[in-house]
Amino acid sequence: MKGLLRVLLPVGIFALSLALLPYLGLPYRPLEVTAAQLNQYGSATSTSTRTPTLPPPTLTRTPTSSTTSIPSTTATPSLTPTPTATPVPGRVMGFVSLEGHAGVTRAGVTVRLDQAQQVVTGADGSFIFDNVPAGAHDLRAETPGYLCLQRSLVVNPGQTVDLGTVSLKAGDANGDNRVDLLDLVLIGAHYGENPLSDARADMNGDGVVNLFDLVLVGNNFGLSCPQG
Ligand SMILES: [Ca+2]
Ligand SMILES: [Ca+2]
Repeated sequence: MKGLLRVLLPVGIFALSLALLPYLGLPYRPLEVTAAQLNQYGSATSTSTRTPTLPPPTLTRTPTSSTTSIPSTTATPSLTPTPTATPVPGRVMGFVSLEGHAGVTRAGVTVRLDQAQQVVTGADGSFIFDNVPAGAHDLRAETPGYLCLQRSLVVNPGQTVDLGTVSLKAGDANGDNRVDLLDLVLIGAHYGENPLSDARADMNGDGVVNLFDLVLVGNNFGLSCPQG
């Protein structure tokens, strides 16, 4: 019984003091008990608010791009052959004249292209090569009594190359592709003949061997043309 009074008496005095404070002119101060104080006395009640400690957030990396497979660059071989354009052939044409020749005809001159195609000039000395492959070619014209003529030319696809008039130089009476003393000797041997015993000595084709034939040899004396 005494123990109970020991406990209730201070509590009653404390409560009475609180009730009388306003009447005694003393300010009323509510009891403030900290959590530490309560914990010290084993109180399970706390007025403080504990901020829960959150575990550190787990950083999750979000892929910024997705892996894209690179398409194979290996070309699939085509089984279909690519058609090749057929080159368009060209044409080569021209006229041949014979230096100092008195006759109107220029027929009978042989013209070759690359040693593969060959034509003979007509009465007007014209010649023409059709279906000439595009590229570089060599043309050669020759006839007895005259130095041959060679010409390099280029034919583009579908192009007509007109050489105009090409002239063969006279004076090669013996046909050895040069004009020299042997030709003079041959003409001299038949000089003045009419009719002719050797037509090779009649350089200008007028049916007589005379000074005009000697002049033609003299004009081209020393010239020659490539063998072919
Ligand atoms: Ca000669
Ligand atoms: Ca003559």
